Amino acid sequence: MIIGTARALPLLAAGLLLATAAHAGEAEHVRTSQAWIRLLPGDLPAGAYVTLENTGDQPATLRSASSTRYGSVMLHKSSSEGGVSRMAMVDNLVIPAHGKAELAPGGYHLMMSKANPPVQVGDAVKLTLHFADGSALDTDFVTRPANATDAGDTHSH
Ligand SMILES: [Cu+2]
Repeated sequence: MIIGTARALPLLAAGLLLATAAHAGEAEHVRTSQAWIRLLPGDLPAGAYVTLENTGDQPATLRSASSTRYGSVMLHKSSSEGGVSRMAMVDNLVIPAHGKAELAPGGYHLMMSKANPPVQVGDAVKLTLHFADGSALDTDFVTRPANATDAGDTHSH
């Protein structure tokens, strides 16, 4: 067991170096706007929405997101089939070169649970978006109430 651990260490270190070097990759070309969270009552998971714009010449692929405020953040897609709305896990969301991808109610969203400490309406919550090449992008999301349908006030600014 000790030998196995010793062998694994150099690999782990190489992985960390790679992740650091790749920081200015896909994320560097992605601009975020309309970033907001819809807070639901009680222990219901919150949904996070954002518009992603890729200014680069290559597609960027969103893989996942994380937050220090939420223990769980998942990339989901809602859809409606025959009047029944469903939600599925999504492995990645491609933002085309010089194009946009939208996370919005009824479609792609980040589903977040296990908030600690609890998140209140009006709070700014930082989410880190993780891209396929290992690069990451921090974005502040504004928290809105359950009856909100879009980013609200952030439209007019
Ligand atoms: Cu969901």
